[in-house]
Amino acid sequence: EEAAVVRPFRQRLLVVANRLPVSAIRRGEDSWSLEISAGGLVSALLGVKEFEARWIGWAGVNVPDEIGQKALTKALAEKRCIPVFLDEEIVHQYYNGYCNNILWPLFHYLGLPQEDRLATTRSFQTQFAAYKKANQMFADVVNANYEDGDVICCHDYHLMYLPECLKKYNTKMKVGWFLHTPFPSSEIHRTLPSRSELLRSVLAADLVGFHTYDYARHFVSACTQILGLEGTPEGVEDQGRMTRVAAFPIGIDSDRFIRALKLSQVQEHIKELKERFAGRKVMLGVDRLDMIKGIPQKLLAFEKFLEENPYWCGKVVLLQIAVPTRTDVPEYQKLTSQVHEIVGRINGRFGTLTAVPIHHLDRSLNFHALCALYAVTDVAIVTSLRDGMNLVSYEFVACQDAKKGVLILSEFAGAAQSLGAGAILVNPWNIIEVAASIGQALNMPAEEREKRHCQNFHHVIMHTAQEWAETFVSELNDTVVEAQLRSSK
Ligand code: ADQ
Repeated sequence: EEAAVVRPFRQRLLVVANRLPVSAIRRGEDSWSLEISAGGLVSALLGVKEFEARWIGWAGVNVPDEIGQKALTKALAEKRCIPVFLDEEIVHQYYNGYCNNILWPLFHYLGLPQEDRLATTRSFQTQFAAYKKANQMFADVVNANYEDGDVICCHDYHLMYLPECLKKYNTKMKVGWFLHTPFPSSEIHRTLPSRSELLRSVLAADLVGFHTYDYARHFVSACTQILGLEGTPEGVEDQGRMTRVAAFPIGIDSDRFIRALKLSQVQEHIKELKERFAGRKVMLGVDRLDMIKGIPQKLLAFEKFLEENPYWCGKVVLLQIAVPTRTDVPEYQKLTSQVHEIVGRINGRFGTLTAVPIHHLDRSLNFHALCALYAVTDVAIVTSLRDGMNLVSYEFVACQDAKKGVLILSEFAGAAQSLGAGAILVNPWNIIEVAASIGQALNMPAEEREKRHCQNFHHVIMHTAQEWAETFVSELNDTVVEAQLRSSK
């Protein structure tokens, strides 16, 4: 007799982020082709086996017509993605404006843009209004797709207004919010004209997560100092309602990197790179081209190192891979030319007719090429001025089990809290210190390299993205259950 097929019930997880993990390209009036982007967040959430994940977000394209919207919605449904349609004006004011021009620099301690220092300027008000409107549009889509028992996980500074919008729809929704950037000192957050509204909205969530304990502490003190609420070791209390605030450090899918290194095409690539740079030590920087990554500071430190250590000229090469982002923002264009100018100067000063000390690439690399580069690197250098976590440092460590290279890591990256034991920690603003750390890394005895690498490798393989997602989601699930129990007593 055939046993009835019993499908195990899986709770649904709604992952809400500004961008969906797919890129959509329009092929015709009602046809789209989709490409899944294999980011860390995607593989992290695929690893959460007890939940069935659905994604809600913007597809990154403007689709003004109904036919196109319907067709895209249908195509995305097959990938378990649900689109939020944002028009060009909203994207300009909400995404380029409030998110990338105000919150991003502020949360990385770069302050507010000068013209917006006055809370009354029109552009600030317009951008904040667009931010709220966009968040409300996300909330509408979440609400339309919500089923009882779903767990909702909101991501990042783009969606700080979302928890409140969701709870207005339905107080029973289980809402978590996770910030991928630093949360700055409350003294920095205080300068934001919409400081209180954003804090209050985030507090509407049941669980609020950050990469490090420090960011969580900054958030709690912003709530106590700006809103006058009570901070407890568990979180923030407001009129008897508790919002749990905690640190959930993200990781990477380390197996994916370790497996890739075994592929013959990657091994082939590694061989080519080794031949190409034979006789020279390889230093590597991989960053999005963003002011928070401290790329000019890194280049200046490398210049200082070459200046003071002529022995190393011709014996070390720095490969700096900087993928351009937000190219329509003037500050980012300025940064690109500044980086090009410094690279040109250093190569002019220390290069020969046959070799230059810096190879700078302005583009993204595919996954296998990136793994090969990580594997042949002797010294990886991360000089972020501030960075929520910095996954590049994790990826480098995952690919170094054969070579046991050295990681130079900014103390202002969240990763300094987890990889600090094995890395050489530096203050990226101190060019002399960073230059000295390059010498220390290049000259480090094999025994010390091995010891430091093993500490970090152990951490990277034990604290993966999957584990991060599982912990956050299950804690969110439990937190709300407790809160409901308490209120029903
Ligand atoms: P990012 O600022 O993007 O992320 P990071 O954590 O280093 O910074 O992740 C970058 C990712 O992009 C890595 O997976 C890296 O491999 C990839 N990448 C970067 N440059 C590339 C290139 N040229 N070619 C190919 N791939 C490239 C934000 C926060 C971080 C936080 C993460 C996750 O700013 O602090 O760690 O989210 O929460």
